[in-house]
Amino acid sequence: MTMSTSTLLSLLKQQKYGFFSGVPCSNFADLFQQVSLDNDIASVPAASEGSALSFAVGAALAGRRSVVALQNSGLGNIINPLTSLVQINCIPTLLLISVRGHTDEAEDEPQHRIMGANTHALLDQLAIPWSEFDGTPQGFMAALLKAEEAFGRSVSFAVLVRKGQLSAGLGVVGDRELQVDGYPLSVGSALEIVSEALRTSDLVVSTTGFISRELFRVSDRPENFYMQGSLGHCSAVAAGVALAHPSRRVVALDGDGAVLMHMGVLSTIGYAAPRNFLHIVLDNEGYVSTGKQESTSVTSSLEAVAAACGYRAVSRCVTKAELDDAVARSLASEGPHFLLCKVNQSHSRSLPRVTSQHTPEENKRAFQIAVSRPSGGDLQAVPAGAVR
Ligand SMILES: Cc1ncc(C[n+]2csc(CCOP(=O)(O)OP(=O)(O)O)c2C)c(N)n1
Ligand SMILES: [Mg+2]
Repeated sequence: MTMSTSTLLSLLKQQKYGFFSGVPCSNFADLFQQVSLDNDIASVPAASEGSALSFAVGAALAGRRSVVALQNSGLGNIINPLTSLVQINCIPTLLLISVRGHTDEAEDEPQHRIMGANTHALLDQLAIPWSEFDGTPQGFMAALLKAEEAFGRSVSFAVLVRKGQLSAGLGVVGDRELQVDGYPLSVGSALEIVSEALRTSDLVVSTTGFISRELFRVSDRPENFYMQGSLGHCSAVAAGVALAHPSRRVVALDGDGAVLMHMGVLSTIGYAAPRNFLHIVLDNEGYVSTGKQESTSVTSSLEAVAAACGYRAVSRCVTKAELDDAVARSLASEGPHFLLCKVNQSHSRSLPRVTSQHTPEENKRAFQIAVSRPSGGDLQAVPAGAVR
């Protein structure tokens, strides 16, 4: 059964919900876009599920009934504020949790396997009552009435949503989308430019979603570690490799949504200053892998943040020539480098899944073997004392 996101929104408003925050999942269809256009419900797109819940708590303190939408992969990000803020202070919130990797469904991507099997048990363990949405307006209303009862006891409530249960209305193309689509480079073309500049021995760690899938399409090699899941942690993994293996050049291929989710890592990288590290952010101003929901990168200069955090050199590119030049310069001098590349939201029509060829464990093993292969002293090419 499928219900439209506009029906979901009207039922929420009928039950007096006045504030919305969250981090997208493809199962939410156009919910984030719809809610941002709705004048009756205040909303904010959060960088992480933990801050979404905290915004909701703030709104609740100010008298608004709040709903937070998250994928079950984000449960880990909310457990701290859920237990030590929401539950301790008895500030009930409605959680709309999309369940990826549900055990009743055909197998999902590997990163969802463990959370898919444990979402219900985790909520039980945390004493959060929940109900599975059945895809009908009556079913959603029944869940909201159960939430009402829980709220009466100052307890939060979770409604679990599954793939295909929510449908999008007619797409509205806003000014923002038109602007993003005006950027000349796509993720695929940017990755072609980066791949051409790399040596065989250079190591690459790519972020979850379409960026890893594009890298796999453009240039699959054992020196690539494709992250699937762990949104926001790609640069820390890549910097960990770089710090542990200072003689190899390491590139993190990151997304704007991912960087925003755990932006504190930029400060750690600036502090640790791995000289063999290049951090590339493909900034399409959205969560494109989950349905092009807006991210907040449009009003942030991530490269300015990286500079302020102590990266040795930062640049911002829009055109092919700018990216060519910035990649060549970064690879020829001491890092850590940060390179922000504005990209549009288009992707190759058939984007293969990494798992069509490599299980995560096979990818890890191949990468470890590639890391341990002698590289021929790559960093001798770095000019001594190269500066900003
Ligand atoms: C903790 C967590 N929350 C949400 C998701 C769902 N998710 C997967 S990919 C993605 C979009 C990431 O956006 P960005 O890094 O900008 O990459 P893009 O898809 O735009 O290329 C999201 C929200 C997730 N995997 N993990
Ligand atoms: Mg993005």
